Amino acid sequence: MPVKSRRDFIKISGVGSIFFMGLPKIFSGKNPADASGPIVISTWSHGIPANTAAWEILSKGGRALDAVEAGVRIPEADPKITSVGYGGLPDRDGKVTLDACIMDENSGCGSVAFLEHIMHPISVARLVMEKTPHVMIVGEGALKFALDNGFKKENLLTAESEAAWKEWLKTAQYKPVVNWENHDTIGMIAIDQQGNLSGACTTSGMAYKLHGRVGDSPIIGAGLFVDNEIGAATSTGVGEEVIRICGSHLVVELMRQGKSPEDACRIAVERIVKNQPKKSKEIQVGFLALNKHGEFGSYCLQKGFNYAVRSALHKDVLMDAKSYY
Ligand code: SD4
Repeated sequence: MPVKSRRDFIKISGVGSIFFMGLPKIFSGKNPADASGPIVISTWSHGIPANTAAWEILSKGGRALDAVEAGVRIPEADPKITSVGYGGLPDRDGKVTLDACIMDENSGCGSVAFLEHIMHPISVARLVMEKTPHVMIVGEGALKFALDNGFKKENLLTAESEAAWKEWLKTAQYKPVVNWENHDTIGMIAIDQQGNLSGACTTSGMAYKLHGRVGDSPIIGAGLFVDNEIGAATSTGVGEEVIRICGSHLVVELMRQGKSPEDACRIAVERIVKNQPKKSKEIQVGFLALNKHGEFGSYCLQKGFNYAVRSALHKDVLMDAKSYY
């Protein structure tokens, strides 16, 4: 399903959404009150169609784990999305290499990194979680594991992405783009009808990265973390900065200490600023968090990061994250 433009969706900012939606004031707490039912939230506008697929499962009482896997498979298979899966921009050697991880309500987790030729790395990550004693496998080993388990070897480099790479080669300047085409990694976190949390994160990583580079997205605790007692968090943007602060784990631990999802994300972003005052002005990092009560929030470095929400109260809603700068 093609990703629609931002204008095609309802777009609201921050906690003001509760008034926009005309809900009673009783919901005027930290966030819209989704506490009583399932909810799925995910990064960027490509989260809208991804959430729709996840909601199909959640709304029928399905498991959050199944929902997040099904959800992120949508952008993974969409050749028009150049930052995830098929159609992802390649590394500087012209290879599309993918990173993904998944985490369930029992602290089960699985991850693949530096994986080539497989359309759905998230499903390989789930298989690592469910069928092996390991958490993470990478590169050729991950490819062999996928092929041994029935995944198909495919060319993920589209003509468009190859042309963009050839254009880039003319100058070969490496500079991560802030708010790249208004979408980036997809990180998705959800609560199901049973009140259980799960999350998934998948990306083709930074365009024109060094061959072999792995970002935050497949790293449990950096790009994604789920604690079924507390909540879940995921991240997008320059993965190196997220790894340095174990970002998603930090956000969940801050929620454990009583912070709201938005405050927890803000404190994590502030830590990046403190560590890298100059660099933080030039890059994007965004966090997205959901607590056990269904409250959600986000915070990022630069304006422009948005996220998609789907619940009984929120249909195809795209929200702007607050930003440090
Ligand atoms: C990563 N967070 O690999 C991911 C996605 C990305 O610029 O490329 N962001 O760092």
